[in-house]
Amino acid sequence: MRSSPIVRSLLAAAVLATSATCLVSPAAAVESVAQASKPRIMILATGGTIAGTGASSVNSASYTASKVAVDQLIAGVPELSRVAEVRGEQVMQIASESLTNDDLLKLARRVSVLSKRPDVDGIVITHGTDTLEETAYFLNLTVHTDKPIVVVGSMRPGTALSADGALNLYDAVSVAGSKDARGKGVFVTMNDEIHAGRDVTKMVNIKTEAFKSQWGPLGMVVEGKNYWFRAPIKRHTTQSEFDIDQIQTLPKVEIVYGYENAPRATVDAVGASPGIQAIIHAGTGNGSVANRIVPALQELRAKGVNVIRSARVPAGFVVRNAEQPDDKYGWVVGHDLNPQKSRILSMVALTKTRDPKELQRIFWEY
Ligand code: DAS
Repeated sequence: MRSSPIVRSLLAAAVLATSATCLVSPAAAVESVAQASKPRIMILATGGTIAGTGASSVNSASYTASKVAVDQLIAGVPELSRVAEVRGEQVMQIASESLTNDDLLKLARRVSVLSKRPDVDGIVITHGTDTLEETAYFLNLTVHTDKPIVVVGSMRPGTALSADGALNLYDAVSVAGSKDARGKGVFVTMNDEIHAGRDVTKMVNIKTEAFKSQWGPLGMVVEGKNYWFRAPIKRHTTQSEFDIDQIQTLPKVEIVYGYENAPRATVDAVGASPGIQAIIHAGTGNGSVANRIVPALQELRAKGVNVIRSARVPAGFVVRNAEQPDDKYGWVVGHDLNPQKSRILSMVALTKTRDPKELQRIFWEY
């Protein structure tokens, strides 16, 4: 159990007062005590635009992602030392659209190990913005810790005019070191907002205000101070029945998209891929399924493949038994989760059960 900052300061002062010759100057001693009282944050770097470089300062959209190493990211924001003692680790250097299930497991296992270390108070993961929401949700479902975990990216490379990465990183480290951020699940901090990893999604592909949660952010972080306006009610982290330390592999779950004239052949082809355990149907409207697609999904269900009805519509939630008789078909609805998050939850849930009723319970609770 760490002593409080006041106790540590008094002890340091006592040591200084009694020592005949001071090995360090009083200012340095006070500074070292002050630094020692700062939260210890691990920054795990994975790539993305936040580690990107453009050919010139006006390249805010055309640049190369995943080029800058974690030590350079940290060195580029010396202000981090005002809010935390930070250490960096380069877990991978990949643009997030290219991440695989193996990458996700590797990252989550590293987060889990670090979260158990007494000298780590919080964890920040720098990540590409394209699939940041998927990683954040996966960590939210499987890492058993109350310590703040913050996933952060940027929409512009650090070389660009008005780059957003530096302040996003500062905010992320500040939140990760905040006592009032403990026990609230995994966060995404972007553009001064604190989002729940469960709720947030990338809604705009070229603006710094790219990330939205349809139920709203949890709060904002401004100049290192958190302003909370709501708290998550869905199960997460320590309240989750899923644990990354017990997950060896992730089941194969794929997504098919609904649109006018969508051929049944696509569903048949995806459904025929070896080892598939569930298919997410990103339906039109309230998760609608075209009449030529319904039999294809019913046949997959009869073969033991689970069917989850999600929706391509970015907001709202899929109502069970509305557009399709889910009870009759043995299908699951993805609730308010978008197709990519429905896939993340399905993979995790399928490590425990293939029963559609149990899967539906999990979708209601997580
Ligand atoms: N390619 C994008 C990614 O790595 C860049 C970014 O937006 O971070 O997600």
